[in-house]
Amino acid sequence: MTARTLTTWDIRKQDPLSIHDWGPEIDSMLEDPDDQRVVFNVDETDPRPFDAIFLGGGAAGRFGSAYMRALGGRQLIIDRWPFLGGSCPHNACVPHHLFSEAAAELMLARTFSGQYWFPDLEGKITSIKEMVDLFRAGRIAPHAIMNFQSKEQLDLEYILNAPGRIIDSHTVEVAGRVFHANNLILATGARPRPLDCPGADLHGVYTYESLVEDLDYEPGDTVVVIGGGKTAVEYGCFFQATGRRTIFVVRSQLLKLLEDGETRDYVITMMKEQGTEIWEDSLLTEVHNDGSGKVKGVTVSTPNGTEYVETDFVFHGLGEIPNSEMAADALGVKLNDDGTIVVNPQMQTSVPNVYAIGDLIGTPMEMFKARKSGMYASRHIMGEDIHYEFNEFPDFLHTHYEVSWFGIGEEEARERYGEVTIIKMPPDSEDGWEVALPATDRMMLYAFAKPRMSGFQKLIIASESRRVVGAHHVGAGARDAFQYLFQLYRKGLTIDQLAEMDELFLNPTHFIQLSRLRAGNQNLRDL
Ligand code: FAD
Ligand code: KPC
Repeated sequence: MTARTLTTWDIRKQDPLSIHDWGPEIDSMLEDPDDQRVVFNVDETDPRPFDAIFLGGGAAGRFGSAYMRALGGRQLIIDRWPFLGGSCPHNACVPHHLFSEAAAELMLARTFSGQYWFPDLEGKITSIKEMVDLFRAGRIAPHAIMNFQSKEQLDLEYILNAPGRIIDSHTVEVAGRVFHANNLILATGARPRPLDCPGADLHGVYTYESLVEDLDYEPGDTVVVIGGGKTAVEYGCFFQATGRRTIFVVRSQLLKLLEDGETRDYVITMMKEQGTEIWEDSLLTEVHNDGSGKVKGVTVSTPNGTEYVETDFVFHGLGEIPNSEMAADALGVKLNDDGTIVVNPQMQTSVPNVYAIGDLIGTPMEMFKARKSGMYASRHIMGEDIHYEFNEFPDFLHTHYEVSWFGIGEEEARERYGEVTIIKMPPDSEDGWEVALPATDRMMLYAFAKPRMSGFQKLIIASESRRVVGAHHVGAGARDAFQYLFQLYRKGLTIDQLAEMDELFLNPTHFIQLSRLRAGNQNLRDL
């Protein structure tokens, strides 16, 4: 292996780069192995010490940095990638949303294939690789915005395209230079958990990370997806929507994280009605080699015996493991059993002056927690008395639909509160799901032509206090409402307050108008 020849690209010694200037530079540093520039954006005329070095400039490190800077502090981000923003725009959330949008569009197109203005998709498989290539070609745009915004608008200092090495709790080495700070904030994120079975390294076995980096062929007509959580389901539904036979192999149950039984039932039934095969209590035992290093099939152990599936494309989403090894080795920070770093509600690790934020500190591995934990670490360093715990939060995932929820499911609500009131669409009736409500944008064609596919929603109210204790939605467009509604729920949102709100009819969640139909009752009744 040839040694890496690093050159420093001091971007403070030239005119500011526009967003459009950044694009080709980032592209070159990412794609051209000979482009070994280290992006250097440090104000060497500033005599102040750094209040913190952020090791990692993903969502956690970037938001922590922005907050520290806004509070008057001085920060330095060090990131091994040539852009800020981390895995979300590079290989995680952003491709997931592109693929999930494709899944929703394809479900619509296939449902109405040959009708109205829809082309005939009968028997047609659409390209997976085209969508992956579309993402790869476009992902530079958000990267460029992040680098521009961070320097020109947020006044952040950063060094990019070189890994940092922790020397001690105040010191990091990067590209041959050593930087000191009063505090060190670890923000190195997480990586996909590897698949542990023979053949796991064959060409044709992908994670969310390797899919967007390495896919170099069009997968055949059968896909095997390993895992039953968000990533597996989100990518698997996209693969299925392209028209391929898609088999989920799940060690226990699919989507256990959906706690409301009826919501989960709707979600999984709709996945199955799209043609998805779900093999639960099953284990992938081997990925087979076609003799040239490529996948030709898999063996799966199921409750009904061993099955062989011919396929050239295996995707696994088995969760993530934290990038905590360097911090553990160099600093001895205390780890949880799963390798995540132990922090207190101030984001402090077991080592003085060392903080940890983002995916590195464990679940929920979501953007809100990454960004907020960064913000809270900075506020603490800057002298504020803060406390951040993330026990309860709104959540979402994609199947072919968007699924949003917060609070508890009906089963737990009945256990906890005894009397609960359920407000839902479609209503309980002998027609089951075969009714044209809920209906709203993106669901109108289903509502009129395939009512059972128009979604499902449920509001759970503790009858005595009249407070909302859970909300669940399957459809499209409700996620945004859920992130705000959750704040009201935390403050004790009641059915009466919902009845007072102003709906923008036809609205994705029908909760306001449905609540108004019942709020006049002293003794609440289901709807
Ligand atoms: P990262 O963004 O991973 O940042 C870590 C940074 O550390 C990287 O930039 C890396 O280059 C850098 N680094 C690591 N080691 C070093 C080193 N030694 N030196 C220098 N730099 C280093 N969340 C949502 O809220 N919504 C979604 O829709 C969503 N979709 C997702 C889809 C998928 C497939 C996955 C896997 C995750 C998704 N997430 C989503 C979760 C979200 O992506 C993460 O929670 C978030 O990106 C974590 O941010 P972070 O800053 O902790 O880590
Ligand atoms: C699409 C987009 O906003 C880029 S991904 C966000 C990265 S960061 O702002 O650092 O959380």
